[in-house]
Amino acid sequence: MEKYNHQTIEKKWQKYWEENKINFCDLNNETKTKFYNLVMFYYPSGDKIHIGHGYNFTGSDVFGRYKRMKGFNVFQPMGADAFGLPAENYAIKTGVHPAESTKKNIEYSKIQLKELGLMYDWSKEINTSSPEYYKWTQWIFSVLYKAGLAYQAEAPVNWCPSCKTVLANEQVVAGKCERCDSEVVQKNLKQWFFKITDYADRLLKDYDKINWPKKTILMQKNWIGKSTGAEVNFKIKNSDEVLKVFTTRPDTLFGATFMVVAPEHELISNFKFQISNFQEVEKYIKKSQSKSELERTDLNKDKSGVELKGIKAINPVNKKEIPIFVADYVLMNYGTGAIMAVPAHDERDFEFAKKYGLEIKTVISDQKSEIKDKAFIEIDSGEMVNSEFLNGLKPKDAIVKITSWLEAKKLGKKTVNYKLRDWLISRQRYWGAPIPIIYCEKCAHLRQGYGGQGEVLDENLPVKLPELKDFKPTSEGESPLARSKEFVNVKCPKCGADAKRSTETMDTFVCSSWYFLRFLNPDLDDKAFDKNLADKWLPVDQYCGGAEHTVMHLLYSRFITKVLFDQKLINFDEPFTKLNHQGMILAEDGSKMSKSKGNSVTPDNYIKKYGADVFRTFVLFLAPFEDGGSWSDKGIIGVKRFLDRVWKLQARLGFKTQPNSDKKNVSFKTQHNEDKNLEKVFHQTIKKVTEDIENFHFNTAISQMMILVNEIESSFAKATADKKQKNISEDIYKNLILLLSPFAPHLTEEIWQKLGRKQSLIYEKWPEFDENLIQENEIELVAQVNGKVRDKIIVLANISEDEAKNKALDSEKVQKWLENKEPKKIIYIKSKLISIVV
Ligand code: ANZ
Ligand code: ZN
Repeated sequence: MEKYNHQTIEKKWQKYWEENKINFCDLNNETKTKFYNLVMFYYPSGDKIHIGHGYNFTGSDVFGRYKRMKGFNVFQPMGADAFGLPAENYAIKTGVHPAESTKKNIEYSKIQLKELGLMYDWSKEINTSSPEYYKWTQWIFSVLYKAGLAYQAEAPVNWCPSCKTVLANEQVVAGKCERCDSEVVQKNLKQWFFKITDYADRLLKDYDKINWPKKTILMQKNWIGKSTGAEVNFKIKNSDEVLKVFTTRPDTLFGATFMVVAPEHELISNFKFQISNFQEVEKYIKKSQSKSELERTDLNKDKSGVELKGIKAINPVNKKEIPIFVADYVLMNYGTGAIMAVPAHDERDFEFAKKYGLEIKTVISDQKSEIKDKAFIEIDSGEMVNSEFLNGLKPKDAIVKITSWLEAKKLGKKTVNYKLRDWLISRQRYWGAPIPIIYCEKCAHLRQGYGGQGEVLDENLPVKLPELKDFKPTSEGESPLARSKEFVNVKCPKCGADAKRSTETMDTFVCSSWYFLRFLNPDLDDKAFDKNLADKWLPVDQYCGGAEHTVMHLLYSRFITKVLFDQKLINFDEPFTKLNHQGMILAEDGSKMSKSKGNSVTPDNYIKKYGADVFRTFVLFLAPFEDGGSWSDKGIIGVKRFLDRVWKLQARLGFKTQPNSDKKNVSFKTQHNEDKNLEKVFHQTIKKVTEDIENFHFNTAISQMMILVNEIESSFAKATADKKQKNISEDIYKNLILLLSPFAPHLTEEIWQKLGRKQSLIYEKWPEFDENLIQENEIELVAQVNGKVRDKIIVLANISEDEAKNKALDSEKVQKWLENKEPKKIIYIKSKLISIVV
């Protein structure tokens, strides 16, 4: 028996696939249905292709290979998300220029990806840091700019003192920089934003067009954070000014006993001379500037504030004069930056009122308790009290009534607010696509209202990133690009005057927000993409990648797609029709893999030792794909044994090479003299593997194939012992090879060739099963609880007694009648009944 040599055999097939352009996708093919199978591309950092990539990419690849055998024209591209902090930080650490290190990392990563047996069409490769690509990222900027969706504004922004750059809200995790874990501080800087907030409603509405995990959609929805309420105007006593507040609870208006404005609120400077304790107020404002948003809004942190003495607000419903405070638990960038405080019914206001001895007025009562030590925040119970014309109403009805009352009196209106902020896209860092804007003083008056800086779009794209030797960020927050005078100083393309370039680069998430379009034609140099190809190939049919991208990449791509749709540049408005996430592979002890802990698993070592097929099959076998699980050195040996058995079966069963078998298609019909049990398992296996791959349940697909291999072996052993003729048809074995091929493409190609096939197995049709042969083997069991029929369950005819009992206990209908009690007795009558006594 010839031993399987994975090293030579895997090399052989990788070479064969490459030479025969097996993975090339003809995008203009008209005979097959297109299938765009995309996996989130990788960023080339020093870590090379790590286990997370190996996992994600393999799952997606198995799916793509399967779809191909199902007859689709599958497009599966790969490229590098090469701009951005990981590459830049790696470059700073190693002292090698990012352009150089990125190039090296990409070259090495590509070798790794090929060694994993992934079927990427490398003729469509992209690299977001190449001028051929970022030229079009800059063009995307210009599309937004011309549509009025890119603007500059001075804003308090998240600043990471260690990365020395601004961060998008999405990149701040629990008050810390997502990249380096440093505490993020607030800084006022002029920045570029994309107006994603204009699209908030459509981003919320269009979830019915896409098939995404429920949890992901929910997370995005919460991130967009739509809340409906009212804007209410409070007059400032002895002035014409009004203080506008946003509230989701206008029903509680009679209970508003004071007001709070954010430290950044303009009311404070507008009333500078009326506020008698202005110095104290200023001191407080200074102190709050160093706090992060998280610190300010943390419910558990002590609330602080200072009264604006000398001014009062007037509650519009009862004309009562109430004090105004400045407090940093109110944020400037939400609602109006000011609130009406209702301490009886809002926890933060309650805490604040207790601390400063302010009036607490109950306006909703549940009749049971007076408010003493806790705010009553419910909206679905209780009724209005102390609220004149609202008394007796349920809070929800009171909201409707007070809102129309406010609208009639022009004292307020119904409003909607979103948590979503505009996307901050400028970065004071080197390794990114330069923002194609030129500042011209002379043109300034032409663009009033646009920051008055006279920015002009540079249509001479790409605006090339200058080659800097020193590309380190500065501590003042000035971009390193400012160091290149040649880059900065230009003539204004509109008026010819001396002008200056923007020195900022774009957030890398801009690069990745449209990359799925570029894959179709990476070499096109007069357009970002070919409209006909885009119309034909998009949206992406299947997208696969980490759930950590939910509120960044996935949200941004949806937004950019909608903008391009509105500009009539594309004919679809959602980029990813179906989405799947992969879980995380943990170290053997269940902890997170990390370089510093030295518990990382490098795919390369295992590929060398066991081969890519074993690695691929094992990572998908070790746990449900979307959950992830722990690595196991023992487990991978188990999978190796399994694939070895499949290899050996070919010789054991004595199938001979059939020189001309290319003409004959493998049939799914089994022969008459077949072992009945084997036949049944065979059809069950085709069914299960097919359905499991469709649902990304790779682990159970693999275990089902293991069951089939066991069955083949025992059936063969039995026949040998009975001195019967070999009763296993070649078809069963061949179909097993086809089912296994997406997981172990090299091994199966080799076997396929040994069986006499001349063409790659990728051209074979996916096996089909016979529903009748499966259904015959299923029976209905009656499940009783205390003598009453509570459920009927379909099970396999050969189910064991234990399995049958467990199935019955698992049934929801049965559980309802068990009422969490331990069963006293369970009686099983084979093929008929399970009777539970409690
Ligand atoms: C009065 C009130 C009474 C409120 C009550 C709540 C309960 P969501 O659901 O998150 O939209 N708020 C408004 N703007 C704010 C800001 N800039 N910073 C901090 N808090 C702000 O929350 C809306 C509620 O959060 C608003 O409704 C307001 O407090 C507060 F019994 O107004 B409410
Ligand atoms: Zn100009």
